[in-house]
Amino acid sequence: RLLCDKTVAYIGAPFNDGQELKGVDEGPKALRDAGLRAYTMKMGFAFEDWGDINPHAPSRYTTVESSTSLKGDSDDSMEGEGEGEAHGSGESAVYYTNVKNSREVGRACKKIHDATQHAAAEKKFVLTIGGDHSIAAGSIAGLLTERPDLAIIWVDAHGDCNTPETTPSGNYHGMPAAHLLGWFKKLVPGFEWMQKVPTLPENRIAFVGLRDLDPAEKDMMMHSGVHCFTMQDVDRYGISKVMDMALSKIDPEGRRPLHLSLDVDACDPAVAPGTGTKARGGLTYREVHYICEAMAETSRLTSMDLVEINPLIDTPSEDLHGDDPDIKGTQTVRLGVELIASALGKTIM
Ligand code: EXY
Ligand code: MN
Ligand code: MN
Ligand code: MN
Repeated sequence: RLLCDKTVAYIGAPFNDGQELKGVDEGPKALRDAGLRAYTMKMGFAFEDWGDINPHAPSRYTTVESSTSLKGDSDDSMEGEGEGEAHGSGESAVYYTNVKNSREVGRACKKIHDATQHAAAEKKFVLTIGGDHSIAAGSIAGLLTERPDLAIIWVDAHGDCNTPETTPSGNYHGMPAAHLLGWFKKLVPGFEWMQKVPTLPENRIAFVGLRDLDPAEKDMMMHSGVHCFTMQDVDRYGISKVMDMALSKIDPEGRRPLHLSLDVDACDPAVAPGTGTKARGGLTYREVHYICEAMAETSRLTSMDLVEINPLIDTPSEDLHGDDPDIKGTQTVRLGVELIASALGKTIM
């Protein structure tokens, strides 16, 4: 029994407000231009382009939840209203105020949430393309609403588990996992809608590829129920054993729908140079492909985020024998298309 249809719903999330560098918002367009549609269709999938989420335009996805949302929610009807006032005078007591661009990021994530929820309700394979990793707060929230038993493999050099109390940067892309896990003690302006989203249980997420954690973040992760597989684990056990262990932790009975949240900075910078927060000692070309192939082999992968591809700082792709001529684009963009293909079931033989 397949958990989703062979139809890809492509949701572009062109945001860069969760971090400091321009260019990551060009990811969705770059992947389209690289030939993703033709490539996935060649693999036997139907491809529906749901367009890009525009954080500044009214949502196309009007949902019951958004019409019944709490006062102060970042609904479209709220846009343009005096920020801060809607929440009354006690805002500072219940709100964090140090998340950069939180209203923009939160509002955008709500729209992504609505789109992924809608696509999941239609049984699509939900493919959300960033944008920085902030978008995962929206995509996973929407997916969890529709697929409550979802389990997640989060592939990243970073934990993305800071809270506004521990963040060294104020950048939301270092926090979305903590937010989904319910680790924030206060509200974040723009993210009020998150109160209505099911919290992700800690034992339902496994991180793979970790190597750049902040001290307090590391502490929280170690003392929580999340599952962590560092680059040292990849060295020690090999990627195949790591994937077996990670999947059996988050989905012991092998029955849950699975989500892959893939941050390209998990890859070694030599493999994926076009990304904003590079960390040495990352996944090889084959290791990151193996992750996607192993997810596809479960037959339960029903959604994926691909984030942090920054075409503006990418390097040209070298032409190698055996490359598929249908994929165009710079090195990291090209890698992105190849990884999506692997996650959809492309194999070497
Ligand atoms: N841990 C650092 C912070 O919170 O600012 C860096 C986070 C980078 C997050 C990238 C997207 O994975
Ligand atoms: Mn919704
Ligand atoms: Mn990340
Ligand atoms: Mn990262």
